Amino acid sequence: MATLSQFDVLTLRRDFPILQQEVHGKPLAFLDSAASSQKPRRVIETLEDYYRRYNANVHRGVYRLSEEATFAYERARGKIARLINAPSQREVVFVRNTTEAINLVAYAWGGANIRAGDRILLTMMEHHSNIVPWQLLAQRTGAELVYLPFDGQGRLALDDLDRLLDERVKMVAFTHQSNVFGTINPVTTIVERARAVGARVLLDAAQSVPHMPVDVQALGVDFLAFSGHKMCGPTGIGVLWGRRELLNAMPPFLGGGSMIDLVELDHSTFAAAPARFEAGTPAIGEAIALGEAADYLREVGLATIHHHEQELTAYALTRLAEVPGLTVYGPPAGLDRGGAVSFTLAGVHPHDVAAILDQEGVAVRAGHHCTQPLHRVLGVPATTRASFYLYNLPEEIDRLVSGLHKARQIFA
Ligand code: 7TS
Repeated sequence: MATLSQFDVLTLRRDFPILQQEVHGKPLAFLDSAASSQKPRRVIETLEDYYRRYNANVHRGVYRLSEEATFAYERARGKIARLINAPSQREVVFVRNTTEAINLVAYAWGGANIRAGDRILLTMMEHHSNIVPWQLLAQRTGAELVYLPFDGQGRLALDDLDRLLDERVKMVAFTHQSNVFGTINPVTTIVERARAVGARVLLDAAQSVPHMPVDVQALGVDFLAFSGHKMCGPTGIGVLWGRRELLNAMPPFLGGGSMIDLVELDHSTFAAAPARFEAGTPAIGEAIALGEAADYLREVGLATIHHHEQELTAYALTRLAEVPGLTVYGPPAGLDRGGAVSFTLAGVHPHDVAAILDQEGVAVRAGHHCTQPLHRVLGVPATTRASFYLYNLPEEIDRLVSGLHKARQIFA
């Protein structure tokens, strides 16, 4: 497998204008890509090029600019289909983000398929965006939510599937990679178990599509949700992939222009997917720029990016073990461990840790990372999190570790 040398990463970093700056007089070490990644110049330029040269609404005009915009928008859909190995680009629905993708499925698929007494299986490590939409569905329908726990190392307790997974479960929705623990969950194992009871599977791929090869056909899931802004693309654009027959059997989520077949005064009929789920004017330039981001990631190579992040993570876990009073959550370095590392430092509030690191030019996130149920299990209200991407260097982890020593001294 190809690996990224120090030289390769230094070269890649030149693609990211934002990384060339100093913060508080120190070079920026950006360790918060799990929240939102930085953007390479060609993605920024693609967005600008759209607004400068061929901005026009899609799917409507017969004039040159609109045709060009429509062509680029639909070509971007094809690039996303290739990125995740979707059988057809008609299975790729552009939405705003992971949150909207999951809400779409919970509302449209859930409304048509979930009844009182049915169960939806989630896990205790989900982001709020893969909990709250299902709670809303459960409240509307009388369905019940059940949660798969995780063990002391932040891995899903698969033994508990026997207890939790039966014919009442109609949907299993879980994250591919935890945004807190970095755990990469065993998707195919869970899919197999879900299939055995006839349940559908939605995979929250917000933290996996940006960081590793993801193949929807190999994984065998029914729905996949991810965000553009975490994968070198713009904000305001994300993706729902779904099996075509499922999408076309689902009622609409939002009604309006572009999603219809015929509109009568008292009722309407609807277009097939993906148009059915893209009501109104979409984020055209953002979708086109997301296509460029997908090409960029494919050119660097997702397996290469994944390998680089696993090396950085292994290095970070070794270096962090040297810091007295530091507790790191999640699995040890290994194949099921991606590049998000959350920790607490005894006697120092996670927000203070992040503020001291900021003074050193090191950007990390502190808080519950939209995973309050997970943090309740850990027994801490918040953690500090460092997360890695293709442009990070081992020396940035060294600076993280020095900053943590400084935080200890300040609060000693
Ligand atoms: N699912 C997971 C696993 C996530 O990590 C996030 C965002 C989302 C869903 C929601 O994505 P959105 O684009 O719809 O907001 N995670 C984080 C994070 O860890 N810190 O900030 C956002």
